[in-house]
Amino acid sequence: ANNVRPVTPQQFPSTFKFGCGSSAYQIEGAYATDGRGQSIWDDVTKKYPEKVVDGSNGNVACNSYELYEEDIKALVATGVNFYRFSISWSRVLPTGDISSVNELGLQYYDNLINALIKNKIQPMVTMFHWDMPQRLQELGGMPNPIIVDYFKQYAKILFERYSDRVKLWNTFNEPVVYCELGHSLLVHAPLVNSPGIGNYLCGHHILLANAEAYRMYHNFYNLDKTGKIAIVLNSGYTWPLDANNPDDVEAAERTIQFWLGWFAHPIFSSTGGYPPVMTEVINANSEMENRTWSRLPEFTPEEIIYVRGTSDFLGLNYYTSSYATPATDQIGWPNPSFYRDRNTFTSVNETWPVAKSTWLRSVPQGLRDLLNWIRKQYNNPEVYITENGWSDEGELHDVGRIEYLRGHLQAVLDAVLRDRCNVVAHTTWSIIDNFEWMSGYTEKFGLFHVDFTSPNKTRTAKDSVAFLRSIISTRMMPTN
Ligand code: GBH
Repeated sequence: ANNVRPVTPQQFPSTFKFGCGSSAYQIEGAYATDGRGQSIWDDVTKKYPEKVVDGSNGNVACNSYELYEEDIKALVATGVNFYRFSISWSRVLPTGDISSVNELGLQYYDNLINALIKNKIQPMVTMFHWDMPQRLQELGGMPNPIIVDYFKQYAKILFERYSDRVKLWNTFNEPVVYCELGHSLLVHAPLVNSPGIGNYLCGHHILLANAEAYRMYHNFYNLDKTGKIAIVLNSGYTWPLDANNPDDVEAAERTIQFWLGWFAHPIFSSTGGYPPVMTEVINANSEMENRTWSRLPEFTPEEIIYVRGTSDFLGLNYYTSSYATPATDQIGWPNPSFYRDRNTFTSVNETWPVAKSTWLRSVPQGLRDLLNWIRKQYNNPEVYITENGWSDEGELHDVGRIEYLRGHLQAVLDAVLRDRCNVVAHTTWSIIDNFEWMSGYTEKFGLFHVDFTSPNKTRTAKDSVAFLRSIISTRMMPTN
């Protein structure tokens, strides 16, 4: 009976919130304006333009630094309840350190926040969306434990300045992507070549820094208890390639534990610490490599307790899903590495619709299954879907995006109403076309088209805006 679709249309609860997202480096531009300092993305796109498919960068991007009011018009036209954007660390602290507070940078976010509130759009602020200040990278960046203290200093500045108006905070965006793609795979900035080692150090310090920021916020800044602060994790769901093969079942579970569990288990599980399967595998592999310590850093018993519970909700970025089976060879992976440790092959169903981004296929059922996995694994925590979206060529008649959103919003509705998953918000990525990291400007995720050739980067609504707007205002899925 659980799978029979009811005849009456079903509504999102009146408390359910809808938003759109963006991130600083992807939209702001103004890379050297008003004292902004350089970040690792300025550095990498400048030194290694060949890493970006069209050789582009975020120097100008959508120029949201000057045109943020145009972004707000787009948000108003979409009818969203909140806007998830990120603060550029090096815009407010050009060297990353408090010795260099940039008042003009702080004012920019004041203006943005105030204008949002004036338009009845709640600000949701991401403190770190991958743009590490270059000067802190030169100190070693995230793999250096001192970063925990630097992040805490930065967090304090943000809380002091904005916590009277900002009641929704995200500490880190997608730490697995930042640590793995940036410290192992040489895909993303900072292009640190330390597979199987630097990636885990990076993750360890993010977990500690998140805990510090969480506890500081609740001890000193959230005095009226109306605010929430959370980490944002991305994951797909992974099914066993052959559901009748116990090895595949185990491989699927291991794949999720290594990706989502790496950061979710220490924070959301009842026991804390890394997922047991990660600790066992990486400790055993480290021993086989004749190391006297594990490549996966160890939490002290005090740290396990200190880190556990340090997220008021789970921010979930969901894009796509896959199948898993145990790896049959490890030839393609550096030794050591995250992928050798995880030891699974993932694949997709070729019939799933594919976006302009080749990694992105539309699999709504994966979102529903993942939400249920989270419900069971972590005792039904509150979940905000902090990103979910589709890329194409940037066409205004964006039927692919509409179909993607239709399927995924229905999956959320089913998870909420039928499965009793505690999902309270959905965020479409992204409000406007923007700099899509190593894909440059070749893959467009926006609800609004941006004319990157025009001096005022004109924003134009795509068809998906009316579609989303109607869902938000009626709280109902369209029946046609
Ligand atoms: C999110 O990452 C980001 O938070 C956001 O900034 C971004 O714009 C959005 O997704 C859309 O990509 O080219 O095969 O190496 C989602 C996770 C990680 C998915 C990097 C794409 C590159 C795959 N992303 N990955 S590949």
